[in-house]
Amino acid sequence: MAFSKIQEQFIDQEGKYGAHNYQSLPVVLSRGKGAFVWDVDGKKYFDFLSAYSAVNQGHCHPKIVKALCDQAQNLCLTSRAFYNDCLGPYEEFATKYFGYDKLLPMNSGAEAVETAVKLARRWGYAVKGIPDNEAVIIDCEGNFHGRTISLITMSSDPSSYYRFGPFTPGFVTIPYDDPDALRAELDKYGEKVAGFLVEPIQGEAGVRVPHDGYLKKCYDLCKSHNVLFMADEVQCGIARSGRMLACDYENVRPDILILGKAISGGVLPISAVLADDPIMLTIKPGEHGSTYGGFPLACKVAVAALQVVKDEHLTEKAYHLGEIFRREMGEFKSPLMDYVRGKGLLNAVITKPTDKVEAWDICLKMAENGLLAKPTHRNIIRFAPPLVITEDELMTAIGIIKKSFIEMEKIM
Ligand code: IF1
Repeated sequence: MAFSKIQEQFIDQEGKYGAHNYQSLPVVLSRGKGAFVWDVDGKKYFDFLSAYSAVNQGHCHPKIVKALCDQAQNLCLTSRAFYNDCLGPYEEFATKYFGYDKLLPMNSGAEAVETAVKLARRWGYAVKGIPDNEAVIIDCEGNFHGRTISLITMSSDPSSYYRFGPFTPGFVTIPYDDPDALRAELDKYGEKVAGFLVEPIQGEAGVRVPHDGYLKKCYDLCKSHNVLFMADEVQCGIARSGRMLACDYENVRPDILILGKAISGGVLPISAVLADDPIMLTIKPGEHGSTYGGFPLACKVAVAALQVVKDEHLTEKAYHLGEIFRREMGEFKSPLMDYVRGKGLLNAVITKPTDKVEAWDICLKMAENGLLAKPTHRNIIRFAPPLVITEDELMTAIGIIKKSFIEMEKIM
């Protein structure tokens, strides 16, 4: 893929002055609006990554940006040493929105998962009666929960954990999409298990959708063993999957709900943990927190971002447009393509890589043709546009994807 002198300058600058912890696609973006982004040369692209589903409401949504700008001129940060007039209204709004007693505000997704793990452990000791320091959290193979030491302890991807040890005790990893594995583990350790942590759809694993009924079976097993069911909906939650929460497909209400990314519409790093009183109130003043968690700016942005999801019917849109995407890509035949999977507008195309053409090369071709998406692994491309994309725009984008596959067939 050819890129201009200006783009090259920015790319070289990052390479020279920034840590080398990413391999980015060679495009340098400077503007975004709705489902589109523009590079520094003014070239327009469909954004089919949406910052890993943070930008569900579309880039620079006017209502969210207005909330940010208005509040930024009033008060940005107080810390939790004092009260502010934004946090309570946000907590009331969000708990009613998702149907929980309480919300605990954090910033990154990783912090929210860490918070959920601490909360489950605390509940395990204080309520369930697990002996001190013996609580177990069960997690699933192929998970991605974030980059902290404890979260990479759960990871089965060497690029996440290799040479970052020693790791955190107290985690047991079982196969994903396998309720029998959970049953076996609970039969063995039941009394010491505080929580079961699961992504209702696995993002980094390549949009792995479990079998229908998996979440409900796991939830029921948790209930019968007095174990908390914890859902990491950081990526699949907030309308992305075609339901408000991916757990809604199975009418499962997580005991601990973990949200991030789209709770701000991609405007600020905002995350949250939701739970009912018997769980949340086991953490007392001074026992957990964060300088920025629940800062006034974040509160206003989150309320606006969640309101946009409802006002613009993004859940229904994601469901409907997702059906179109999978139908169109499912009917498309290419020797480089295997199949398409996903729910709502969280989808992946499984490719058939050759020596010459891997998922990465197809992504470079799509970028050339005006659509940005990112491979995960050698043979999977995730397609997750902002949910504000229109049906016409989606059809144009699908045309670009197909055209790119066809062009790559010539050099495979
Ligand atoms: C990166 C993946 C996506 C997440 C779930 C918690 C977090 C994430 C289910 C942590 C974060 C990100 C982070 C991003 C890449 C990315 C990702 F490919 F690694 F798996 F989205 F698909 N739970 N996901 O997906 O949230 O602390 O980052 O706010 O560059 O590491 P965070």
